[in-house]
Amino acid sequence: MCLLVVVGVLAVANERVDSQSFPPGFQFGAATSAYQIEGGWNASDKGESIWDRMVHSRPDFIDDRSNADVACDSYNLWEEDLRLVQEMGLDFYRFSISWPRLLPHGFSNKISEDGRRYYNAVIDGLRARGVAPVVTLYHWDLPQRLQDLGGWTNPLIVEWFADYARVAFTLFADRVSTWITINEPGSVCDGGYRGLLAPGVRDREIGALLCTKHVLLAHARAYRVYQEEFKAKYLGELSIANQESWYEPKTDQDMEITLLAREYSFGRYSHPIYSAAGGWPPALERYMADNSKKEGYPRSRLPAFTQDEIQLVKGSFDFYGLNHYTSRVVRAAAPGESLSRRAGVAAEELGAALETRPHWKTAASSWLKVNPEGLRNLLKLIKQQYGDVKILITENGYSDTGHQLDDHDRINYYKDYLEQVLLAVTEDAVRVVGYTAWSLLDNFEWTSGYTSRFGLYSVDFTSPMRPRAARASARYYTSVVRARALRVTRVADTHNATA
Ligand code: GBH
Repeated sequence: MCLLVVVGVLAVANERVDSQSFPPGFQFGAATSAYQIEGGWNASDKGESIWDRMVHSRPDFIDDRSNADVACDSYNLWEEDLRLVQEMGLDFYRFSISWPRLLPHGFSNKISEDGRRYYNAVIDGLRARGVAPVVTLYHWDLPQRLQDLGGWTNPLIVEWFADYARVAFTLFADRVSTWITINEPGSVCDGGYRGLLAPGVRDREIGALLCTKHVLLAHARAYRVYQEEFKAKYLGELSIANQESWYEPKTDQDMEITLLAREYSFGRYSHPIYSAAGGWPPALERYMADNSKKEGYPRSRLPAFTQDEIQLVKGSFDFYGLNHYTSRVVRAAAPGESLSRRAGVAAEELGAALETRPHWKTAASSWLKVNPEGLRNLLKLIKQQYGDVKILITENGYSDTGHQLDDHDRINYYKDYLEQVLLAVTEDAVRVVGYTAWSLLDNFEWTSGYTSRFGLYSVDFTSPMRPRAARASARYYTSVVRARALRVTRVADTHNATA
């Protein structure tokens, strides 16, 4: 009788614990990117990137007129970063290679000895600490030389990127088994070619869409290079990291514009890769063709794919890489309503207004509104649209102004978003295989400079030593990673009760 009761309690307790536990094999990590942390902008033979050019030639482009010439000085302090990664017990660390640090001229004829040495040190250092390196090839720091030749609007960049990828695979693929080709093609093209990020070109109508086609082809060529020349030997996995917000309709009447806004903002970068049919999302392709015609263009501004290109891009993934931060409510703009460039990529092209709900808390980044359920909805939508694909959340995180180490808002953000990941896994059977916190440490937040901070660890940018300090959120995340579960205290309670 007594035994039965104990068994019953155990079963209930276990169920409770299990429902808060991440599935076996679930991987936890944290991320950074080269330009945002490294500094050493002209160390050794490193080439100039489009961000170096931007911060030096147009300081007003950055809110606090700062730059990342030194940033976190991770070019020199990388061992310190690895110590933090190890301290948190992370399974992996996602960082990026600076293309112009490895290939100073952008082309693969000359490999920098110091660049090679630096990334080897980081990779070997991680492995020595039992942490898997997850390497991004392109996190926005294009060699300026290639920008001068047209950058992502020049179709030749597809092969230049494949050449660069081959160099990286040749040097590092024996020790790196997870690769991200391109971080946020949407930011690269719609940010870079609507004048919001480097190279700061304003050409939404043509430039951004040429870029869209070429980043997809470049990603796919790099994927095929790996498949054909490295996969059999190293068995690694590759994908691209798309930035996707959750978009929901404001009213029932706004469903159609919401679907189109999703396709324009994210489907443009995911449908060609993950859908069974490949190519552009059909509704968007029709819309862009009609619109271009109305505007007097002889052909669609959304550049057509050939059949070969569709096949090349289709299926060029081993998992789905997702960067997610925030949500929007979509409605059709009123006639004559003017929407600003900053109202989001879908505004000007589609006449879609992107709003937020008043009760969604705002982070230090004005665009970052907190709506944890958005992540679960998005994960479900990805599964619904593209099938039962493995999903790696490659970025998720929260910004504050960085003045305190006691960052309860960030802890709440992580707790609430991780809870939604768990629900997607347990309730909706979405195959999320890992989660990456953005970011390991405070860093250069692009046009926001150092005014908003995403770090689990703070960095004091006023000190030449760039000291790092753990925020409360670093301790919180560490406890989640240790327990492989949320609500760590409840796990402890259960053990005490049955002991
Ligand atoms: C990521 O970008 C980057 O990968 C990373 O480098 C960066 O530090 C981090 O996130 C934090 O910003 O108003 O709906 O049009 C996210 C970039 C910025 C892209 C906001 C979308 C406009 C949203 N996102 N942007 S919207």
